[in-house]
Amino acid sequence: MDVYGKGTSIAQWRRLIDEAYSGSFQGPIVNVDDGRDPHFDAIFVGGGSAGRFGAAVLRSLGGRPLVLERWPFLGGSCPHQACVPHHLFSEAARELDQAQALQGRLWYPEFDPTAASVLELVELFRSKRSGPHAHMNWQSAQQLDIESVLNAEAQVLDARTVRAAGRTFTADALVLATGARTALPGIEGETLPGVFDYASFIEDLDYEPRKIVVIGGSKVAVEYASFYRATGTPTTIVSRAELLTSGGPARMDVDLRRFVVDGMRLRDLELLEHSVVTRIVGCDRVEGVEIETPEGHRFVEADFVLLGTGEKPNTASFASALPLVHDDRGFVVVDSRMRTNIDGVYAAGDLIGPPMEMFKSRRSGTTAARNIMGVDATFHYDDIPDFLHTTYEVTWAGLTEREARERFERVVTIQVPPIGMDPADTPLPMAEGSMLYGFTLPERTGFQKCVIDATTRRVVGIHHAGYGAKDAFQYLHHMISRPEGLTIDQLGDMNELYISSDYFIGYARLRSSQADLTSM
Ligand code: KPC
Repeated sequence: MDVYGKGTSIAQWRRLIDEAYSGSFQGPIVNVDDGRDPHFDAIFVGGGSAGRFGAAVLRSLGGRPLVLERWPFLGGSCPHQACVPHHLFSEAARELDQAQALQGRLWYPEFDPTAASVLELVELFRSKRSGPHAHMNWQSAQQLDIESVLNAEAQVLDARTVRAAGRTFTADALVLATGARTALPGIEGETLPGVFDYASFIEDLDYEPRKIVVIGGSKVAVEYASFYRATGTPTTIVSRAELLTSGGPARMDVDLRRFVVDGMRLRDLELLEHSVVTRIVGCDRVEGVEIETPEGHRFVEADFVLLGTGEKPNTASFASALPLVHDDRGFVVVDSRMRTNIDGVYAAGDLIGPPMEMFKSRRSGTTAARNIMGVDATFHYDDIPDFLHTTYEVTWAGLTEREARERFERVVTIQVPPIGMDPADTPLPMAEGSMLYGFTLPERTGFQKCVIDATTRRVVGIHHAGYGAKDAFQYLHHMISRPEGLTIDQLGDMNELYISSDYFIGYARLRSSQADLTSM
C-alpha cells in the first residue's frame, strides 16, 4: 500500500495497523517519495525509538532518512510489548497494593483477588495499543516528514544497500536498530505452553493465571512479579543471585534495595534467592517448577511461568552481509559516536546491549544521526539515572552510599526513615501517593536517601522508593552530573512544591547552614 502524500490521519493509521497486525491486510506500507532517487543520507534498519528518533534528528538536520520496520508501526517494542504495558501494569499494581493493604478500612471493601484479573488488563492493553502506535506513525510521516517502509522485513545486502518490500534502497550510511529479544535460559520445559516471556505474555495470554513462578532476579522479573502478586495471585520469584544485584540494579544502594525487597516480602511475594530452576514440569502445559534452593529441593506448583532471564540481539537482517564486531553476549559493539567497526555503519538501541532503556535507545539513535550529518556528538550511558517499579516507583541516580565512601573522605547522608529507625515508627517520607499509608500503615510510605560529599558539599547520589519522584530525578541527575555539580546549599535554596516526593529540598535546607555537615 502506498501512503506517500496521502495525508493519512491518526484514525486511518490505526485502522491500517489493526488490519495489518490481525493479518487482514498483508503487504508493505510504503511511505516513500517515488519521484526521487531511492538514495538516502541514512537508512535506519528498525523503526523503534532508536530508528524513529534518529531519523527525526537526521531530517531536522536537513538529511533524508528512510526507516525500515517489520512491524506496521513505528515506536518498536516500547509501546507494543515493553515499557507501555509495563507501566500500565505498574500503575495497576500500585492501585491494587493500596486496595489490598487498606481493605476493610476507610472506603476500601474486602479485597477480592478474583476481581483483579491479569488477563483482563492484558486484553485491555492489546485492544488499545494501536492508539499510541497510530500516533507514532502519523507524527513520523505527517509531522516529521520521515519516509518509511513498514510491515516488511528488511535485508541488508552490504554497508550501503538494503532490500525491503521488493525494492532496493541505498544510503551513505546505515543505522542498525533491530532491537533484542528474550534469551531463553536453556531450562528443560521452557517451551511448554504456559511459559511466557515479556513479549509472549502480551501476545498470547488467553487464561487467568492462578499460581505464578517468575524466573530471574532482574528488573523485568521483579516488576512483573510485583504486579502479579498485587492482583492477589500467589507468586514466587526464583533468582540465582540476590534480587536486583545484577545488571543495572547492581548499583542500587543497599538500603534502597533492602526497602524494596522487604516490601516485596511484606506483600507475601515468595522470594527464592540463590536458587536455580532445574526443570519446568508439565505434560501438555506447565504444571510446576523444580527448584534447587539453599534449603534443598522444592517443587512449586504453577500454571504460569515468566522467564525474566535476559535478552539477546536481533541480527538476522544483517548478520550474513556485515562482519560486525559483537560482544560476548552478541550485542553489536559501538564507540561513543555509535560507530561500528564498519565504516558508515552505525548501531543503536537494544541491539548495542544494556541498559535496555528508552533514553539510551533514543539518544543512541540521535547520536548516530548527528554524526552521519557531520555534527560531532558522543553519548556515554554508563552514568545513568535508573528506575524500576514494584508496587513502588523506585528511582536512583549518582553514587550509592558505598561507592561514595570508597571515593570520598567524608560522606554524610540524609535518610528517611532515619538510620536505625523502624519504618513502622515513622510515617515519613510521606507525599502524594503515600499519604493514606502515612496515616494507616507508616512502614509502607517509602524510602529516601541523599548522599553528600561533605568536603565539597556536593550531592553525589539520590535514592528513592515511593511515588512521583521520577520526573524530578531526570533533572536532578543532570544537575548532579554536571562538572559544577549541585551542592546541598543550592539544593536547599530550591523552592519545593510542598507536599511533594522531593523531600531532599526541605531536608537539604535544614542542613544547608551547617558548616561541618553531619548525617540525619
Ligand atoms: C506513550 C507511548 O506510547 C510512547 S511509545 C515511544 C516510542 S518512541 O517515541 O519511538 O520512542
